Amino acid sequence: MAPPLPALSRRHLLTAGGLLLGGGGLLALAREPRAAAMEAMGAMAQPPGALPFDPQECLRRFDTGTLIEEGGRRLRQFQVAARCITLPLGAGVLFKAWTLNGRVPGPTLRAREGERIRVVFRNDDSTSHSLHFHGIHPQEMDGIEPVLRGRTAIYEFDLPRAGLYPYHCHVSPVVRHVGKGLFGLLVVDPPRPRPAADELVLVMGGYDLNNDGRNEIYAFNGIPDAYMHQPIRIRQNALVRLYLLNMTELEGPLTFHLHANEFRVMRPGWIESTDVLTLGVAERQILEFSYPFPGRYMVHPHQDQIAERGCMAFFEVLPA
Ligand SMILES: [Cu+2]
Repeated sequence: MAPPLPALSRRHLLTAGGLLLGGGGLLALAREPRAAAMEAMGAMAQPPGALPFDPQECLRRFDTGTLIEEGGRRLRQFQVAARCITLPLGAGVLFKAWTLNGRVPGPTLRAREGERIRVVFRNDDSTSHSLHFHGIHPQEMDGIEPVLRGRTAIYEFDLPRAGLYPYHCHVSPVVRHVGKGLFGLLVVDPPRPRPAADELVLVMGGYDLNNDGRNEIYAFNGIPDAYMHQPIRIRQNALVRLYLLNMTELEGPLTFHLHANEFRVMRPGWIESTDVLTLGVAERQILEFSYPFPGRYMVHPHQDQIAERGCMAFFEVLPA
């Protein structure tokens, strides 16, 4: 059973339509409370199959794109499109989500170390968006430039290192664009494949329904309690490999906890080279780095609401 929400109950969110106006994220509008309530009732009556995407697909599907040859060069091409959908978040709450390929999180892209990828990003939404990939690439592939409605952008770069790389929209306010669903994961496999396993993807996220700067609802893979209603199936003694990402804006660090069991964390070779470091109060580390490409690069806390209130800088990297 879903626990009550901390600040506002879901029922309260539904009935107090006036609270929702500032957000604009919900379809429940103050001027049409009755219509909104009826729409919400319709959502509650929907069976799980009526969700706009299947959470089980988010869990297990990897998009390996299409291998193409171009000018004697081989690359792996992906198609990603941004569009708006209405997401039933349970208890009658309808959220106007921004999605990549119609789901939250976006597709889990998968490639191999040493490959070159091309992501063809089409913006089918009415608002500007972009795709910013974590990892090493030239400035022009960094995805901070807004892609206008109806336009297509191409992000193309080499994958020098295996690992897990988040991607997300970087249009300001980033906290809103990410909070409305524009994020996903790129899995870069090592040259020698890892041992066979039951591979799963879980992305933690939050929803600020009324734009008050706080999340009211959270989810693994976009739909609250999806795997409470339809549990994740794994086999006894079978190796499970979990690709876990936290994309919850407006919060401090989150933890991930497994009941009645323990897990290993695959750190060697990954933690030695990372682009995000979690620091608790007064913790510290010495970092070393060099930039392989000239250009201008942002540096900011990945708490984007903090970054956008002044904690932001550029590195200007001049050509050698
Ligand atoms: Cu966006």
